Amino acid sequence: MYAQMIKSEATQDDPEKLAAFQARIDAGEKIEPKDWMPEGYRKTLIRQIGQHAHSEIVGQLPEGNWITRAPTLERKAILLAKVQDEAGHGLYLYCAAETLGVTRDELTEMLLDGRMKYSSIFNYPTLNWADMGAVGWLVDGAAIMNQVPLQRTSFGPYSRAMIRICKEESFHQRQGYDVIRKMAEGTPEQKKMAQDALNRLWYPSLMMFGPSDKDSVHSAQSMAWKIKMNTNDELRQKFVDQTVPQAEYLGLTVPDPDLKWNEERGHYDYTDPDWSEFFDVIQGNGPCNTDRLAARNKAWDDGKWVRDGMLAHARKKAARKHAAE
Ligand code: BYC
Repeated sequence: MYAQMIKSEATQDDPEKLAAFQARIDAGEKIEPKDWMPEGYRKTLIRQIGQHAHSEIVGQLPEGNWITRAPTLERKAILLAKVQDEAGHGLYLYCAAETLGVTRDELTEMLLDGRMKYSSIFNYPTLNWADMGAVGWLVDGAAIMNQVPLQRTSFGPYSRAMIRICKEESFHQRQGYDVIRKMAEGTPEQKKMAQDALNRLWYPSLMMFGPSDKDSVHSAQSMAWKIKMNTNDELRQKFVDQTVPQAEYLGLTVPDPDLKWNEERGHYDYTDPDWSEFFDVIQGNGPCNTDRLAARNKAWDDGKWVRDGMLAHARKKAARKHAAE
């Protein structure tokens, strides 16, 4: 429906302007907020950047859950800093989306009433400390794989936000790997916890890259516009190829009996996630969808007095300035 809307709006754009716009993209130029852009380009960016921003904000919940229970003061400080970074990423991304003519409040309202999505991965629970390692290692690892190419995306504000985000994400991935390594090298019980976390989070991490290419509605147009730089399957394969040797180094087993190196392709052959589970999760039926949205709605409602107070203060200041002029 949304894709159809974008298509019909794109066809309404002036063909000459569209051709000139595409030529700029093909030449590797950055598109800036005040430049002419097709309505479909603007809407696709709002959808993708907004969804990405929401993922950063909702993504604080499964990890925030473990801050008070981190095993040492050092781990607590590191996790606190990481979760705080995710809030910052959300803010850079909301700012980038705002340059396209949508407000942060509008985006938030669309998240809260279910009109906008956030990454499927955050609808899975984090059950114990090993999950903090697996989230950093796998989830941030998948996020970087997706986001490094987005540093070259065609929309200037998005591309610049991604450069900063990627620097922090690589620290996040390393801290996760360090947590899981410590668990994998620990007591038999700790190693078992690390394996269990990998077993539960492997397929949800593969799902982060989106549906297989044949089911990806937006990829073709988004790649032509350089809003996306790679297909979902290309990035998923890169992630598998990078992560399997890391699991082997840790002495952990990727929960895929058919996983094997394919000499001819120069890649691992792997089993796809259960796509019916993926579509179920993004339609709101994952294990934690209700809790995540309830937590964000509560935060929004609880923060109303702060927003109202800030707005009243700004209005008063503007009125005083107006009276003095
Ligand atoms: N989850 O046509 P497709 C992070 C939807 S968080 C939910 O391939 P597209 C982090 C898709 O929206 C990582 N929905 O879509 C934070 C579409 O539905 P609609 C977030 C998904 O957009 C805290 C439909 O499926 N990263 O880094 O071309 C702590 C068809 O898909 C998902 C980003 O957002 C999903 N996984 O490609 C730690 C990166 N996948 O909208 C880490 C930027 C697909 O038509 N985003 N859908 O109703 C992208 O690169 C792309 O949007 C995607 C999907 C690759 C995710």
